[in-house]
Amino acid sequence: MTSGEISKTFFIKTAFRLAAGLMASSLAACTAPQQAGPPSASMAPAASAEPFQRQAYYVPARDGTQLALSVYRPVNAERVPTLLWIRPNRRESLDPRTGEILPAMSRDDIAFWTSHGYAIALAEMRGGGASFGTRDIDRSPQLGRDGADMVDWIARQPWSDGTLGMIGSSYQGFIQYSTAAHRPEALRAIFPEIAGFDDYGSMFHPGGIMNTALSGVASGSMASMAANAYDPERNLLPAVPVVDEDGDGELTDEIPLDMDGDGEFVDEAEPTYADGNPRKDIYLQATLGHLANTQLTVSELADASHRDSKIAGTDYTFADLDPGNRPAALAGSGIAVYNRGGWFDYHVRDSALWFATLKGHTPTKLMIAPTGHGGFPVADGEALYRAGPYFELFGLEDTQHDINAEKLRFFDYHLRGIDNGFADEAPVQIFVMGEGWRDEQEWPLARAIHTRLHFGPGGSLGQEPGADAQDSYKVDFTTTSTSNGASRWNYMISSAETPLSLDHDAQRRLSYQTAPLPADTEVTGHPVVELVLSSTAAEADVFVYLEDVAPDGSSLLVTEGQLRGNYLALRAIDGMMAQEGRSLGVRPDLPWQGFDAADYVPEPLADGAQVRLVFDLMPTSWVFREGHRIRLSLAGADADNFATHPGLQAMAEAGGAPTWFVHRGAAGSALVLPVIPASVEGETN
Ligand SMILES: [Ca+2]
Ligand SMILES: [Ca+2]
Ligand SMILES: [Ca+2]
Repeated sequence: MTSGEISKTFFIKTAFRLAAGLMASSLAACTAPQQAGPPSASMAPAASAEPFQRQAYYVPARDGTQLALSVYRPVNAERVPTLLWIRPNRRESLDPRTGEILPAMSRDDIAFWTSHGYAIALAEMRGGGASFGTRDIDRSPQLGRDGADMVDWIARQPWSDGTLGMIGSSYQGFIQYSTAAHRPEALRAIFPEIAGFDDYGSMFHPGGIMNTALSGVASGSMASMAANAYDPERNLLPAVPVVDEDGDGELTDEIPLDMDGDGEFVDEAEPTYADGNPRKDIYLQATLGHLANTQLTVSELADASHRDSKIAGTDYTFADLDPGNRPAALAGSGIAVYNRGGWFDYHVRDSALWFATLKGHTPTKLMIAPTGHGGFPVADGEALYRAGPYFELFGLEDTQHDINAEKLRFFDYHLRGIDNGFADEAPVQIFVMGEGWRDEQEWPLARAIHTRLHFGPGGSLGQEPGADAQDSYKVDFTTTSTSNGASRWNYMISSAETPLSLDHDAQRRLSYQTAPLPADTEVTGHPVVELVLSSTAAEADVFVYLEDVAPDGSSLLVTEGQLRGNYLALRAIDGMMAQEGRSLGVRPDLPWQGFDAADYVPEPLADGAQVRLVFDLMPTSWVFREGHRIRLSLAGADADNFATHPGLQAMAEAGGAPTWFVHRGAAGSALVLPVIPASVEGETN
């Protein structure tokens, strides 16, 4: 089968799955849903223009905290399954200028789900939106308990058929894993996208190095959202109140006025309302609780540099917050877990870890698409969650509803017991960049041949080790992986116009590249670097980049990895699950350094000491074309995305830089690539 045929097969399959959904979706605008509801549902024509109805609730958590929930369900249907989407903020926004309610899920998508007989429940975590309460820390274990309480409450409602699924990406994916670990009885399936497993290693301190790009953006936006600030200029709107206290059918009047014009009402001495009516200040009281949230700021994260450091003055360590503590609780639950990742997402290794670790313990699936930290293209979704430039590069820009069709089949199977063949399909669906979608039976691929490419003389990279020698390289602290404003680490990849390339500062790196490839070469899996290094300085942070070099010399970034040299000893990856007495193995078995304070070796390169650093790059699936070269570039900094090593800060500020010595030869530095053998003509996977 040629790559074109594989790609076409996927689209035909997907288009077939889609037809019913799209038809229902377009019909829904003018008439009643025509698609099958649950067996008990009455599907009489709807009176309203929209095929769904909305109701807002406060749901009590076990400690009495009231959590905001808005439910959209099909009109005239009786008992339906529910998809719960819990968000850190804003289940819905309110435009105070018009009174319009803007749900976090597009109305097209709500129509899609309700027309297929599902209720959509949009919830706000404690400490956010119109929910009461305070988050004792972001990613608190409390949030999973709240999620389980919401699942239980929804399952008891007269409109619920007693089954639930969960959806959402990133933080909203975290809360799915966290909720599922409590095994609420009604929860049957979750669909977390671009979400974490080892958050210390993927977003806070990847490779043990403080990630400044992500932390800076995330903590600032979380704080302003929590205060329900109102600033239309920045498209910042408050969450929708749950209670219409004066019963006049309007919700805008439940939000206190911002009297001093700074965009916030929480700073006013006394609440003032536009209509002057007396109130119990329910919305204000809920919002005031958020001001005590513990935010993970850059400085607090920098102070908590090890995986077992206490964070932000709390008793929590990163190990407590990591969703990767939950697989043991999820195993055997029977809750189906569909993990969706993106090749250019900082969580892509996490998506792979979730799938491989849960496989064999509970039904699980893995899909990885060429996105950054974002979703598939949608008509009017959140701007931050766009698909990114690789969709266009690989001709995928028109796939906008595929992901809904896939979710529908997944939930139809697991929530409604519809035998749609879902369980017989391959558990892994990856987009092989340069080839197309492909089904696989496992991750990583068992047929991968781990091919060792040795660093050689003259910046070469090849299968034959050369004589023992060393290359010197002067670190440049201005080196950056940000390309046209975007990197894997700063969220901008999702809205970037062009794929990532490091050509702009290639001369500031040390590179090793292969000869032009004699044939197309597919690399699918987790590349590993073994770097044998000494330096004129005692400390080193190492950044490596795998690049595809075209015959004209231009290159694209394929994937990357990084490691702080202080964490040079390898530990068993099972230690990634910090909960004691639970021995469920973490898979795949990748190099892992532990990153606890006890794993940290001060000044490992002092006095010219030679170290061997072994670490994996983010997983990828990429076809290097015949005539292209595979290049590995090294740098000692990623200026726009990672903090400088504290032990090198003074040198960097004085304009100095270490010189590295990269050792090569049979026992020297190498890149190990998972190369996929070319399939025999006519063979399918
Ligand atoms: Ca009102
Ligand atoms: Ca009023
Ligand atoms: Ca104010």
